[in-house]
Amino acid sequence: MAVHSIEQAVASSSRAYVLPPGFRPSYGTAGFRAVADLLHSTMFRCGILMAARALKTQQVTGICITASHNPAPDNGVKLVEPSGEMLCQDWESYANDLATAQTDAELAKRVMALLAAEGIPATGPALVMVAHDTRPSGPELAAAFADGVRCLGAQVQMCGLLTTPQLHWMVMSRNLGAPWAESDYYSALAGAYQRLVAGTQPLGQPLYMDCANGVAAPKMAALATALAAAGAPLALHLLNTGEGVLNGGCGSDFLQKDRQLPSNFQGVPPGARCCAVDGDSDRLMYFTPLQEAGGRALLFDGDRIACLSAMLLKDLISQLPPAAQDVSVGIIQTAYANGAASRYIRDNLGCSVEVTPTGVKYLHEAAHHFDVGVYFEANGHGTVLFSKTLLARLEQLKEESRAAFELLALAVVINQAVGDALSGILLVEAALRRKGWGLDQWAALYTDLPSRQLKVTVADRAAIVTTDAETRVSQPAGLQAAIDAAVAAVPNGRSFVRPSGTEDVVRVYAEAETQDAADGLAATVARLVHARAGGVGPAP
Ligand code: NG1
Ligand code: ZN
Repeated sequence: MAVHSIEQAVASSSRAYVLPPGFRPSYGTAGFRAVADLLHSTMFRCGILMAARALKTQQVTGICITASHNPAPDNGVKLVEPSGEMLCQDWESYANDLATAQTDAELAKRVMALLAAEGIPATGPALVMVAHDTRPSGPELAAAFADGVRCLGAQVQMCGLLTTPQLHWMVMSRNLGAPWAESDYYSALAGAYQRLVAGTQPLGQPLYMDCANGVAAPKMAALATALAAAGAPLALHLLNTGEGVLNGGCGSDFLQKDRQLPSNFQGVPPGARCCAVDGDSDRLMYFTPLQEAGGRALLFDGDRIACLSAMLLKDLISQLPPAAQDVSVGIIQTAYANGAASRYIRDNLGCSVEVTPTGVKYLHEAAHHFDVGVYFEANGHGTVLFSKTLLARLEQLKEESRAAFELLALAVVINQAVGDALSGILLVEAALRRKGWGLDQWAALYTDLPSRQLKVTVADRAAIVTTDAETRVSQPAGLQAAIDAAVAAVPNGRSFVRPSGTEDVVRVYAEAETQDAADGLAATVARLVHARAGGVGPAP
């Protein structure tokens, strides 16, 4: 397409997608998120952006339209690089530039500036894949996105309903020249799981899965069919499959924040193996109903999944031929990792630990520092990344070494593009089966320190600036000293605050020896934030 016709196409198509007055989208922890009604212009503009990214890289890019664990009326974007990872951070500023242009003409100018700055040819084949979660606003927003893609003369493939990690996997596989259809995803995962559990005993009890009333329900059912066909059936009870509200009283986020059993789990027997995912199925928590009254759950969060994964990896690596055992395994966490988990990893697993700011884009990047990088946020968002060099070494060893063959299977079971709850379930199930472990043994690795998370609403959350992987506040002045004093008054206390990248709030985290002390410390710190960082409404 000629340069002037692109400018015209953008300016004229943009008239149908007006930026709502006063709406100032900002690319956050995982992309743009807001109430769905506000997002049509953002979607259209992201379509232009991802078409430009496809033209620049000469590869397929993608978008998943989802607001993940947020409430059903929200929506958002997760933008997919050709590698299957999240949009490269260098391009986030372009995303903000386009999303915030105030007029059609300004948008067209900013698009032309992007194309010029990146040396992107005005014509060329380019393809963008689009998927959405079960939110009712998904198809309409996907159409707005597609209009943006077409402005640059690129093609759109509408993939309909998919989990976020499925779309990432499909983009990655397609660019690698590998089978990439949704059905290939199921058969790849199922076949690799079968290789990993061959010769081990099934766990004996079914897995009860909370699908958060979202996309995981039909997709897990399809995966279960593929597992049965591969000769490694998984006994499953799917609950919250769409009859209720998306993420409403259920799902991994509800479980993590409230530690209460999700809706419809009241009849599940105490001790049963249960798991929960979020609205777009990229977070995973295991849990079990506790015996005591009150419907409480014992959680097996992302930290504990990371420990189990690292144990499985270490076991397999120790079975490689001695000359091949020099494999670096790193665990990447954020400040939200429970202190007991970090101590367990340091003292018992002998893995390196790196701490990054919140957001899987940071963890994912750090995971590349190792032959195998295990990263999970405490909320269950994460995966295990294998370096290309290690995969090549394992390929050469797989005929002579069963462990190499199984490590390769593990690298297929675990989504190499992004954190994936469905593939995470297969990882956990395989690890437990191979150890012959029930939840009791997994729980016995360590005992979580009691913790509490709170949210504080402030006039401008950007007023809080953090350093040291978000563990300390540099602005407003004096807030960190006040937090330090509050922490010092609590035995084994730890607390930090940071502005959320997905909600208009400041998050407060506190940890201590007892639940009362953690609750008290979180409340004190929340009051400090409210008082010193422009709290809105009554003090917490
Ligand atoms: P924010 O809202 O920036 O805290 C939340 C999660 C992140 C990540 C993103 C994306 C916590 C404390 N924060 O980010 O870990 O998962 O959502 O979904 O869990
Ligand atoms: Zn999610």
